[in-house]
Amino acid sequence: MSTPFTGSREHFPGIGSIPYEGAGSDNPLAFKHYDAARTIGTRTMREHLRFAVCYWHSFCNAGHDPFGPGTRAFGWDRGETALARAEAKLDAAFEFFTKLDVPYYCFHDVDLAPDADDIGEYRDNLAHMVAAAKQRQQATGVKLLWGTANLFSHPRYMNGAATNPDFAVVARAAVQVKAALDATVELGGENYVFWGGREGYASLLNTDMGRELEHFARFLTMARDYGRSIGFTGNFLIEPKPMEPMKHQYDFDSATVAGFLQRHGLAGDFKLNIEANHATLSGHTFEHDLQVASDHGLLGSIDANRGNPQNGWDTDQFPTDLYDTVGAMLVVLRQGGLAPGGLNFDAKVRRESIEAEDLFEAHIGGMDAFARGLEVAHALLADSPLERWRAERYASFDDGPGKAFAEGGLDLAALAAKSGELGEPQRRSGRQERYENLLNQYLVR
Ligand code: XLS
Ligand code: NI
Ligand code: NI
Repeated sequence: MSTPFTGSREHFPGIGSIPYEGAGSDNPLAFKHYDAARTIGTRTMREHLRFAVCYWHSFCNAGHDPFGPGTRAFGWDRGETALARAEAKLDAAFEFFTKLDVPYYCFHDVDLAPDADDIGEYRDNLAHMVAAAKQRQQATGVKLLWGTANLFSHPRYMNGAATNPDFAVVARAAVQVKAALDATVELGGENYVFWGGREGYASLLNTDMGRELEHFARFLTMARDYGRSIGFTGNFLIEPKPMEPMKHQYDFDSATVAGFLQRHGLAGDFKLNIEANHATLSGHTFEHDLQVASDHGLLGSIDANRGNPQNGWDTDQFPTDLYDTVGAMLVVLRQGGLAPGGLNFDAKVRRESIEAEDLFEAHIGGMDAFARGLEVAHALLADSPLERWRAERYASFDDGPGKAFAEGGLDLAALAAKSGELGEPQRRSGRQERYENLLNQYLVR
């Protein structure tokens, strides 16, 4: 366990490095399942899970909602200037990362540095904070999983950024994406994310959707070309979400984005960053959108959170549901891992959770939920009959005419003729209950 980083003052006094104490521990400030150095299969838990803390929810969001202001007082939000406050926040963040011992973090440009309407001032602020972050990264070994630009908060982006009907806004968005790409490369970021917050519409009556989507593809192509030209070798990631804040967002879900990337020749450089709560907003399960992305060879990274089944919006809660984490880790393990992506906690503590312990415990719970999901998913794949049962369901395609069909060796008339030879098919049970019982058996053992 590394030594916690502290800047000029300790921001989380009384909370030290979080130890692994095992499932028998009742210490709220200890891991019960996440044992970073423990090997599962061929990798350590740390290498499998590649956890990242997100800057915006954990260090920028004081808990405001549409009905009231923030409830949390941030001890680091003091200081004479915006840059001094940003540096104190950076120190608090790195103290938190090292006490939790996560390998990665993620940010938007304006989480890290103060925003400014003046382009020169915006760039100077970001450059200043990137230099400060680089120094903290070097001091601690914590790395940047991904960077991104916030193209949805400033009122200038109310009608969209890259898909705005006004060219001047599209150009202003390029200022931020260029600067955020520069920052990501400077900090050794392994991925770069586009979440199309306001890339969508509120009404089709005033929207030329086809034209906006062409602009979107053009903009992403330019960003890809610029990123590659400055030496960015990681994945560009699109984060699907169907709605909120817009009525309809263009990056609706995995299937929509996969089609868009393939149509515009971007699938070689772009992958998907799948967020649990966005998948459920689009009417899918988390596991479904992960599987669709993975089956297209496009699963790049994960925003690990959860929604609330009783209401429709993006509650961004910390992940605790073990069925979700087992399902997610089955997809990740079957595709051979997530690297260079990782598991970013795009999640916020509840508005009523106002103490430092709450922030630590939220992350501990999320990390434990994914560590347990990893253990169970690995055991299901390595020790249980799961893979054999699934393979047996499809055994009729492994040889003979079934194999010929799958490989394109039959035409429709030949396929129909085979039915004459095979006769009325025997009915076979799907055995869903057997699979569900197997999952529960491994979950509790
Ligand atoms: C919002 C998104 C956002 C992205 C990063 O719903 O999840 O936080 O992950 O811009
Ligand atoms: Ni979200
Ligand atoms: Ni997200």
